[in-house]
Amino acid sequence: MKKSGCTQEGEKEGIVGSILFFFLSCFTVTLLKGTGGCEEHKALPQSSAEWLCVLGRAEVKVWTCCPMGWKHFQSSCYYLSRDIMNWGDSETNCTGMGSHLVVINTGTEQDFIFNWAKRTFTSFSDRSYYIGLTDQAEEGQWRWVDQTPYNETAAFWRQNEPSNGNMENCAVMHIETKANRKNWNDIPCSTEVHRVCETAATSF
Ligand SMILES: [Ca+2]
Ligand SMILES: [Ca+2]
Repeated sequence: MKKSGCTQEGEKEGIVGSILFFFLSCFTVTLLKGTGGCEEHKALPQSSAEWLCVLGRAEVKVWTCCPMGWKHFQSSCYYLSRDIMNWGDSETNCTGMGSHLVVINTGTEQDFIFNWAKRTFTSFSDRSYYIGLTDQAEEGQWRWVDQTPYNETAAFWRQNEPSNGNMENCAVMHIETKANRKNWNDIPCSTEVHRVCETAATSF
């Protein structure tokens, strides 16, 4: 049986509440929303056995769910890998979990991922994470994996990046001690680095 953790978002930050079995979560959802709510779990990454659901403010009564181990921010769930792969395998790995390499739409999202990655692996001073941005199809034409139009004003390249032509076609977020929010670099797509996956949070 699958399990689901359900918490209520209130005055206190962080996780409160208790772990409930999946059927109890479904029962709660059914009470809130009528029938069919649990079907929406199918939209979440299939490899996860557990979900973390947060109940919005009392007047809203909306549950927002991410797979356990993923991080919820705004309307998305994010996964930071510990292992490394080339860009193509990284994207395949994300899609295999019902997600895609992260598409950074705003400065707020950029700052969230950067600060989270920096906090998460403090023992490593230097890490790169693939994001869902590549110009493999046409040099200099940067494209997001979900077809979001590339917007220069919401791009966070390091100084003097993107640096190279045909040899460096895949973008990473580079996390190191002195990094700031402008931390993207283009590197050869065959290089094996970490990755950030993103999927839509499920609300019901
Ligand atoms: Ca995004
Ligand atoms: Ca570069």
